[in-house]
Amino acid sequence: MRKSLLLAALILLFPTVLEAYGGPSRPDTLRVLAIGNSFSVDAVDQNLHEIAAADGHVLIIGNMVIGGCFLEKHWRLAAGDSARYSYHKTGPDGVLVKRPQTSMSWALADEKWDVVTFHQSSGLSGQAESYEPYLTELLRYVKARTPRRCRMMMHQTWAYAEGSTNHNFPTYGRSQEQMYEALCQAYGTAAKRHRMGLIPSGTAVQNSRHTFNRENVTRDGYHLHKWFGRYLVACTWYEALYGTSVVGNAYRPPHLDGRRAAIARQCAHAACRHPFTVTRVDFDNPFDTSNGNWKPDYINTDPSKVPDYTLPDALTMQDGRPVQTAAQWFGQRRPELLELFETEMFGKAPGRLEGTKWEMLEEGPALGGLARRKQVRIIFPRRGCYFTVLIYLPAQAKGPIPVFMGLNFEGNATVQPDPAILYPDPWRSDGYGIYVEQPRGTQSSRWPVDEIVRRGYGLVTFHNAEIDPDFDDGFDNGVTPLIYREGQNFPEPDQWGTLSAWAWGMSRVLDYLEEDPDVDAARVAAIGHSRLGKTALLAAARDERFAMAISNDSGCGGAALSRRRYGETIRFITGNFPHWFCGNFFQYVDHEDALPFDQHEFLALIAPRPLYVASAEDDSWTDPVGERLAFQGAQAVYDFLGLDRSLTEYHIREGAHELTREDWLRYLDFADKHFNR
Ligand code: GTR
Repeated sequence: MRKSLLLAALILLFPTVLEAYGGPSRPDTLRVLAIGNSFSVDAVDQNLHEIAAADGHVLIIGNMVIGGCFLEKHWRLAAGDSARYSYHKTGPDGVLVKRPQTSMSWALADEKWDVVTFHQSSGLSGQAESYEPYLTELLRYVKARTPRRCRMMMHQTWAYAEGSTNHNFPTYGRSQEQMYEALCQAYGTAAKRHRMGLIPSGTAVQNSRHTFNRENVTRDGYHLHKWFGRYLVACTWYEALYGTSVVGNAYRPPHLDGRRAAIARQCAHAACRHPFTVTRVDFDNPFDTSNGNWKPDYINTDPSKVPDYTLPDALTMQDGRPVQTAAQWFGQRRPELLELFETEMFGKAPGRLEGTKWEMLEEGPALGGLARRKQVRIIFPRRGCYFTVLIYLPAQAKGPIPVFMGLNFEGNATVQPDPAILYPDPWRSDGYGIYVEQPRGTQSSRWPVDEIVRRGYGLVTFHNAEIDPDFDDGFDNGVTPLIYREGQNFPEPDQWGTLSAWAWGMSRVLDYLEEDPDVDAARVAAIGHSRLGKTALLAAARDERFAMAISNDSGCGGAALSRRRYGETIRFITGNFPHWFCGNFFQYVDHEDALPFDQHEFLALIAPRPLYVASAEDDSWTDPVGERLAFQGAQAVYDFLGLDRSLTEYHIREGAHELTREDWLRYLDFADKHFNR
């Protein structure tokens, strides 16, 4: 009794006595120490404190970090008392402070930890034999330095993305499923053997891969996406630590839309309930993961169910004034519309970056003497960013040649079975992280180079993913960060998304073509299929140096009207490809009528230049009727401007969503007409 009175008096007089033990704290304060590496940085350095706080908990988080550190090394460092860790500590106020050169013994003494967690480095995570005897030794070491009530937990790391360039992936046959299964085995065995709790992050990540979000959970194929992936795993930690469902928790990180945040919480919750098996969290998921199709009840493909809508009038200014002259169209209305498409849909791109260079990598004869091939590298002044352009020109032609410029989906080497086409360095610049070296020529049916050169044209192509990878990496990779100002780590709501970045890449290639004497830069047609058709339209809308635009099955966000809500809608396109558009576009999900424009006005931005729009009969996802209607709406602007009808052309062919030789033959005829061949 007297002793405790004395202690109480001491505490009152000397609050620092308490501070030495981590400061005065609320009774429900939980103290968690992670022993990890960059994967624990992804897991606990952000969001976790906030999620706990949203439910009224105070959480103190320690994180012992050495890049790539594995259990054996942790044990060696602990045994040798080496002060080699960076000790990250999130205090009760949520502020993270880093203390360099910290030893395990120091960190263990820093707080009266309630929980200590361990994980194996991701490369070894699926190899149970690599855990021991180090885990046993580490546990002994940690238990000797923590309160008896302290819980020990295993933190289950996650499998790599399909196509990940991580050098450990071959250990698992480059198979995500194999890696996931192996790590489930190994963590399960370890947790059982030592009677430890488990934080099933790996399963939460795997669950999320079976939702519409698919592979958009890592940012480089193994580290977590900065918003979605990290939040998902923090949710998993929260539920595993507190035993309370994270579903319904009110915290959501900036830049993460509500739908994705909800999916993350569902996936985390399901993982905590079933830590070693994938649960299909079919929450508002338009994608049927069992057969890879879109669920028919989620998309409207019934023409009778197209809602009533009113298209904005292309020839009325936003303030209601009618456009009366061509000069007013070009001087006022067109700039106004372009600005709206840039700020509300695609996001603004910078101009040419000062210091951009190009380098001729290779030149030579191709296609059995029919063509000449050039491969040019475009190098940006920052972040080691570059990409390679593949050019085919007719071998015989004299003088500057008109060309088609279009992005390709799978890499330059897939465009032709030409052994001289260079593969990019895997993965080339700053760890885009997902790369599959596709076999040569697999996309050649989309690129009839023989026909193109025979008709006297050149082809200029490059891989979209070399500009910006085509997955949601949190805008970490590719060119998007090139424009960030100091301290910025995500585009502003009106700054470029990936489609805008790709289109910007097309303009940078045009900069090069202006310097290439073999090419007539005044006769460059922007062409693209599907998402790359949207891109070609945007490139030409924005950059009037493109002399022609050809949209092949570009659909939603391209040539198809948004207000018809037929086939792909804004909800689905932003849900599946959140990286394609700028942040402002998300407000139009389910609010198509609030859009200040529709896609007929997008097509009208091409005027007075030749415009070709093509659809395919079986391609209901892209809404061929919506494409035709938008095309006709654009034609009305061409008419108003007094332009000849021959400048606009539309076709719908039989068959599926594809860019075929048949399509190309029509585009070549169209080019013949307008490029004076
Ligand atoms: C689809 C997407 C379309 C279209 C297409 C493609 O999955 O929903 O908007 O762009 O991909 O690019 O092939």
